[in-house]
Amino acid sequence: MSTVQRGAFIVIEGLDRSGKSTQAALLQSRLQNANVSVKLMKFPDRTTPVGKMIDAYLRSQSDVDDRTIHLLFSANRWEAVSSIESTLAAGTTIICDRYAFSGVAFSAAKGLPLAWCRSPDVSLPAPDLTLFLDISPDIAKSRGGYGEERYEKEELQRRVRNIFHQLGDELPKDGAGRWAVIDAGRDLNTVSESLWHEVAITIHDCTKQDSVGKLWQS
Ligand code: Z5A
Ligand code: MG
Repeated sequence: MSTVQRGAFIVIEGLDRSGKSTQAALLQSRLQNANVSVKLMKFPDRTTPVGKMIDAYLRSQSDVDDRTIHLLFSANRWEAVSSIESTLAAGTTIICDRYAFSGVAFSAAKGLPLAWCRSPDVSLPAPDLTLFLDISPDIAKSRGGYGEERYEKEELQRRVRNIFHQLGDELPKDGAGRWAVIDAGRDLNTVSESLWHEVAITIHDCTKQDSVGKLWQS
């Protein structure tokens, strides 16, 4: 039997400018200071060949059919699966900035059927905890950099927010695979404390489990 306890798979989701990347970096340093082995991941991963196609699309440098871009976002996650699994098995916790929930929320908000949007991501590694940074599109808009990329339009962001909530409502609020809603409209430190509280519970619980679950499989 392995003596290494696996790492926790922690996903941060939320609307644009909700502070996901800021909070992911803060969480990484806080875990490192607590001597927890941790790796930061981000989707889309714009460094891979698939990621470069996504990057060109998001910057409006190329036009891609809605279904095709959706499948590319999903492929960009599938190409990272072996790395996610081996990292967790080696005992390293992953903080993942966006994941499959963003994939479904953005494509369904553009009008694609939700069930179709979900299917390519079924059976990806399931997060042990998803932290949903909830913010009103009005507050998000007032933050730096908003409006530079393709999806940063207020009406679309409202639809995306509703779909995120719908996806979160399907998940448990306690225990393995839970979804925690965090009010991200507050100041940086208050949001960071809320995240830390949720993460500490999950890291304590999930290292007792053997392997990571499969997303949307049942
Ligand atoms: N997308 C998709 O369609 N399908 C998929 O499968 C996936 C993604 C995975 C690019 O994603 C797009 O891809 C995205 C969804 C779509 N849509 N759009 N548009 P991305 O993750 O690469 O996007 P980004 O460029 O990193 O932006 P972001 O993630 O939306 O921002 P953020 O990470 O949430 O926020 P931040 O960079 O940490 O903070 C934004 C600003 O707010 C910054 O100036 C901070 O200093 C400030 N900030 C942060 N927290 C606070 C608080 N608490 N108070 C005040 N100010 C704050
Ligand atoms: Mg970000």
